[in-house]
Amino acid sequence: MQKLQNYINGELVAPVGEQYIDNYNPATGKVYSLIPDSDERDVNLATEAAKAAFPKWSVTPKEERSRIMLKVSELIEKNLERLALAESTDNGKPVALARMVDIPRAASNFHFYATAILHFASESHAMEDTALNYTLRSPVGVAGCISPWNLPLYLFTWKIAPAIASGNCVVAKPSEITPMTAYLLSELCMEAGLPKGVLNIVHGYGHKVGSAITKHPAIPLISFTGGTKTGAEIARVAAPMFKKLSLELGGKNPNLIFADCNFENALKTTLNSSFANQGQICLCGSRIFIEKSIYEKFKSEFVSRAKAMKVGNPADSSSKLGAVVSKAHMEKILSYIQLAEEEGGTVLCGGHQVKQEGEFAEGYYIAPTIIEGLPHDCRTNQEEIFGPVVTIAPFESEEEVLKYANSTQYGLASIVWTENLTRAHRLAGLLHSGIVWINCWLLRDLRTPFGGVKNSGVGREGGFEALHFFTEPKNVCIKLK
Ligand code: TXE
Repeated sequence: MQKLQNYINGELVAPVGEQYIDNYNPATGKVYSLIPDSDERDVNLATEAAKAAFPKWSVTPKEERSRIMLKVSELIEKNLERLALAESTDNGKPVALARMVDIPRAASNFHFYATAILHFASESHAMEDTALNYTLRSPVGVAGCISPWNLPLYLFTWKIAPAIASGNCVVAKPSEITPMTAYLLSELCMEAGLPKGVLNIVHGYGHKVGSAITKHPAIPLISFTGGTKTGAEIARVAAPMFKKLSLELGGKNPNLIFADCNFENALKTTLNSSFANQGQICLCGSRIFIEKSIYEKFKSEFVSRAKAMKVGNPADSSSKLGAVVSKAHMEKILSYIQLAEEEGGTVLCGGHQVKQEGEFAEGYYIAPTIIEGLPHDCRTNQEEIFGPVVTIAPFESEEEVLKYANSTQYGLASIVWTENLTRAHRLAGLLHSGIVWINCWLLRDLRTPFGGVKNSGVGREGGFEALHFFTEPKNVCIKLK
């Protein structure tokens, strides 16, 4: 069975403790590879390698850093098919989705920051003829990057690329649930000629590897994407050490669908924003509020199209939904469906596991599930489920739906469907979220600030925001006379 290895100081190495964790294929429920069960000792080695590489990498001309990163991007593109298959096998997502979204986006992340760094300038502030201030922006040193399982290579590279583009060296940890493409990335970085120690990838559990990164005194900056509880734990450890923190956490995103929307576009996109990646995207819209006059029509179309979505083998191009990521996660999602029923909800479609045949019989499949009849403040409508489960509810006024939309502890994204321009802009200002999509979903320009408010996180990724995060500003003031 394939044994993955850590990538430390430019080499693939076994974990110091020589222990491994089973890696499951969610589509079959079978173990198919082994992941290093690394610990503090491996993180220490990785951090030493990153520290040693930093003085040289931080002064390597940005044109050279850019050139190597462009090479990594090209290699990701060249290996698209292999990476897409690996992502699908590791995560359970349809291979078509990995081919269309995850892997091209990982290549774009490297490409985007390889070029962004060439245009990254710092500010100056002239005090007329008295003095001149200018801001130096220097890389911080060793950056800790911790990423989740839902968009494995996509989110892993979204952190690593700006970190190394701006001259930092990195100790990174992918999710132990989906380590494969991070491992393949280490091979591609070697092929691209990334100098040793610039990127180090340590595999293993969050409570061992993630926690060792978070508390390591030589890692002054942590960029994390994952669950809100984990984010709080990281902040608890890192804040008293005064580390720079970027936390991209959970969401419970509302869809506000008004009667004057473009009905077909709203319907089609809402199916996607509900069930893409089996609902395991922090940006998925899981609370769907529909204006009363179109509620019944929307509901019946939405339910009938959701019922028609095929759930099955992720490698089969007709599967719209693959497997959810793990058995534990499947059980968590099913327990939320049970909770919804206990809270008085009616399951309009789905609500159960989907049993497959043959080699897929032990896989983790859940039918797209739509629930109605729940108040906006019940647990089902307040807590992140992170699966193919959405609730629908009618509303009568803009004021009412705004109250529902803003009623959770989360504030990542909101989706508004209306052809009324004034209302769209008004709501965009009033919704408590870091991102508002109007008449679309998941349309992304990598230059825009990305992140959430309230318990959805702290800080922003994307564009120059990330380059600001991964550099430390220093003001220099020169007296002119
Ligand atoms: O995330 P975790 P999990 C949500 C979603 C999901 C829940 C838990 O609701 O059901 O979070 O998922 C590492 N110190 N999201 O358990 O645990 C861990 O190894 C440092 C939302 O997978 O937050 C992994 O690499 N690191 C989400 C990463 O943190 C620790 C995406 C994320 O894992 C750690 C995924 C610790 N103490 C889940 N404990 C989104 N918003 O995109 C764990 N980790």
